Amino acid sequence: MSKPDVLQLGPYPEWDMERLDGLFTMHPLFAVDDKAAYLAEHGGKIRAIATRGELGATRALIEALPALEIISVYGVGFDAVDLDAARERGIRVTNTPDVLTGDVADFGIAMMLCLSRGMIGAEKWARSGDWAAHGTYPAQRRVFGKRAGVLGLGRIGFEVARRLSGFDMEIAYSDIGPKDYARDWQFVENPEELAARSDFLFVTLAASKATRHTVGRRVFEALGPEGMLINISRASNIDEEALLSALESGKLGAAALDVFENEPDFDARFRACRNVLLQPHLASGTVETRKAMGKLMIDNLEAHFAGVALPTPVI
Ligand code: 8YV
Repeated sequence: MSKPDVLQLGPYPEWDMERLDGLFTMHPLFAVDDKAAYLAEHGGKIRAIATRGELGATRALIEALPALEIISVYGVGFDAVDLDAARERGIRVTNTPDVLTGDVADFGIAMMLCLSRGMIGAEKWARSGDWAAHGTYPAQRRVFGKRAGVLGLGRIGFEVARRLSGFDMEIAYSDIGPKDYARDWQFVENPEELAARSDFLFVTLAASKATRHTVGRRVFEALGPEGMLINISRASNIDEEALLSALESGKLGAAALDVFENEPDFDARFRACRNVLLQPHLASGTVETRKAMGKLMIDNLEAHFAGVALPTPVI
């Protein structure tokens, strides 16, 4: 029997490609210059899309693939998939939840510590010889015992908050309602109020059309000139223009960002800000987690074509 044809929207590590190539005929659209011509030639036989959290399975793409049955996302966030377009055609969508939760939470905590304690500048100070030439590096900001807010207490937000409790922090969170599994933490109705009572505000919202620009000017001003924003979710949850203005004017103290609009070609104004820590969408990027994500992404495709229950369906 011939192998199902799978359209690949982004690169995967070699360990995933071996299994993918064994099971499917892969079509690496991301590596093709003339995508329209490629789709015109191969689109008719494509039965699956393998994509990544940040790469769009748009309505236009879905419509260009008449034989499409399933979209498997390598990532927990599926906001880049047009779910309405998929639903209309009965196309299944899967993601890779749980396997990346711990690493993403670790990364948020690491960014908070790194930026607050000035570790990037301090490392350059030591490495460049400035320490020997100019003496002690300036004192930075404390983390433990401060107030933390977690916006979105899903799986990742919960793990962030659990880790923060180890830093003796006063923890509050916002979500659509109070969570019975979060009794030790204060529920706060809205993001502004949460920001006003936080020194560190973590954005861990699962992105959707409804969460677009949930965090904007009022939240940044409530967080204030001593406050820090940490975003390990999606750029769309934040009004990026308002964030840049708040950082540039000093109305917001600092921001640690793993996600941006137009990744990887993000707004160059961020590079000029001294009060930011910029990371290249790396929160889930450990070998352990990436292997687990790849396995789950492929397990979903394999299950679909074997006609058995999908391990982690979205729809
Ligand atoms: C990316 C992510 O998918 O899980 C998500 O939603 O954004 C990430 O894990 C990963 O970087 C692969 O693109």
